[in-house]
Amino acid sequence: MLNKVLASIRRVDVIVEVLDSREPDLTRSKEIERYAVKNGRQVIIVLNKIDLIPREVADRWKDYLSKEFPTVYVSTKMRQGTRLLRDSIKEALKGEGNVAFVGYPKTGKSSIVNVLKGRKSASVSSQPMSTGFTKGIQLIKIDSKIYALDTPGIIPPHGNPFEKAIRGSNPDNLENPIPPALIILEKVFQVSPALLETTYKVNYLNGMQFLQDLAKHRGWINKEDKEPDLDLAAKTVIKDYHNGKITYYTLPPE
Ligand SMILES: Nc1nc2c(ncn2[C@@H]2O[C@H](COP(=O)(O)OP(=O)(O)O)[C@@H](O)[C@H]2O)c(=O)[nH]1
Ligand SMILES: [Mg+2]
Repeated sequence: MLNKVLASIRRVDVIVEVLDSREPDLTRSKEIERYAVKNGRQVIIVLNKIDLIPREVADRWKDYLSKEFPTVYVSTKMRQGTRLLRDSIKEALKGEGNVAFVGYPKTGKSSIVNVLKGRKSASVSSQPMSTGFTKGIQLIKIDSKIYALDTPGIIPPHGNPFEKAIRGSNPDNLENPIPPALIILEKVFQVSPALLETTYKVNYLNGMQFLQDLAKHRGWINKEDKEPDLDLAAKTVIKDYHNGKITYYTLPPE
């Protein structure tokens, strides 16, 4: 799967690496960035979902990441920053060319392409390629002379169980969704002590108790042992982190 990402990088002039602004470091792939740079491709970093973090935190991450690559922050949900992103892509491409959106699952690649393409586009396969396209690859028009690859470069999630969960592994494929869910819950609780209760109508004292009570509250009972289905509660927490129902933030290194 990584090979697919590398192939899409070779096909375009500009790479937009989409990060989740809550965990930019964990959703960043230095390997992908190095590959792009080595192959003479420009990289633009996008911090997405900034509606989920304080603005000062977004600014700090932007300053930090800008030391390496041009960085823009956006919220596709709130339609914030997308014009600046379009202008940055245009500038990097000097007005025309192709761009690939890459990133871990769930960072918002599809949402960004959807916002950028607006209403102007049907995808076009007939566009002549400046960079050696094979036939049959679909492009999406996102500006008068700018096209995006229609299949986002999905970086396969790897790392420890928490990193895998944050990097968008399907929770159903995690060996055990409970440990990463517990870390997410604790971070959410530290940043916004009331958020879990208002979101789920369940008290938070500690993570295990919370998963238990969430499962009971929703009537999720494990068929085998008739106990509250903690796995299902944990998967729900991970999914809700990705869809933005619950949130926290991290800070860049000093
Ligand atoms: N709060 C918030 N959620 C977003 C934003 N962009 C995307 N999402 C959510 O993040 C999830 C993954 O988005 P998607 O575009 O499918 O990500 P992809 O897997 O990278 O293509 C979806 O639940 C989106 O609704 C955003 O700017 N703010
Ligand atoms: Mg997608």
